[in-house]
Amino acid sequence: MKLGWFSELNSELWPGVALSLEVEEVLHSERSSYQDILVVKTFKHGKALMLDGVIQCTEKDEMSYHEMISYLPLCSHSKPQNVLIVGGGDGGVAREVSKHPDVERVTLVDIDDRVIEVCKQYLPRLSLGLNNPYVNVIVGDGFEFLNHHSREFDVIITDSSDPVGKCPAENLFKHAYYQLLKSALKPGGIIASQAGTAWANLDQVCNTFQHCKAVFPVATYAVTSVPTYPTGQIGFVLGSLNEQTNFAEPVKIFSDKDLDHMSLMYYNDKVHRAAFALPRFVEKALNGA
Ligand code: AAT
Repeated sequence: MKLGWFSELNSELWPGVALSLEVEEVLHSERSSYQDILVVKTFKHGKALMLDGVIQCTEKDEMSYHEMISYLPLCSHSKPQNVLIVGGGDGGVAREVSKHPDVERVTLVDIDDRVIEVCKQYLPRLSLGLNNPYVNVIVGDGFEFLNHHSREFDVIITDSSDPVGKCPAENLFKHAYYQLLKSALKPGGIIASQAGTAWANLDQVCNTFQHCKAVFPVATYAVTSVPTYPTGQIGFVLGSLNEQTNFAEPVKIFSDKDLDHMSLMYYNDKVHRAAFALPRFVEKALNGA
């Protein structure tokens, strides 16, 4: 049975355009201390999680986002043993990071325990990433957490919601956050952060890139396609403390056999390189940032 359509309306981040998903059933709806949490069963995209009316993931295409935000930084590091995830309470990034053979420890810090619990209940294909014994899940603000950690992590992945007005993710898009990321990394460490789409938010992309570039000797921006995110595309900023890092050329290349074994559906070394090929208008905007 079809219940109606969910439309992702956000006049601040993607004015004048909205993606809609046909919904069969509302599985869960609540207001947590931080945000509105909604889980629906869609007609064609499996189950979907929305926070404050913004699509966070659908079962159909979440692998593109979760594999890319994980493997672009992990495969650019020669030995990513200790990984921090900020946000990512659904478990998708934790699931991917845990598959990397060099990773020994994963810490995940999400501000909202209700996102974690709701995803455990309704999105087990993602939240299985949180059940891994070497994933340590902490409920707290990522900004605050980083304030108390230095020279600890090889890779830090910020899988954060969008910076809309006064929201819990607001601080994760500021210059001060990038300084904290830098000091929480071990020498040679690498970061990747959700950075929005150039089609709808070129200014936001440039601001986030600027923060990254101001702090890291190597900084860049990469994109992937996620059909149920605004404009069908999302980008990440990547920063490295290792001056030799060339993000567009992975230092770790998995064979097809490895990728099958790890159940990767989107990422391979060719997709990795292609993620850094940017349209001219984006390249020009970033060069001016
Ligand atoms: N894996 C794709 C889903 C997300 S969810 C982003 C997570 O960031 C949410 O669980 C939210 O609770 C958490 N979060 C927000 N602010 C903070 C904070 N300050 N500290 C820690 N966790 C935080 C990303 C979706 C991207 C959507 C693109 N349009």
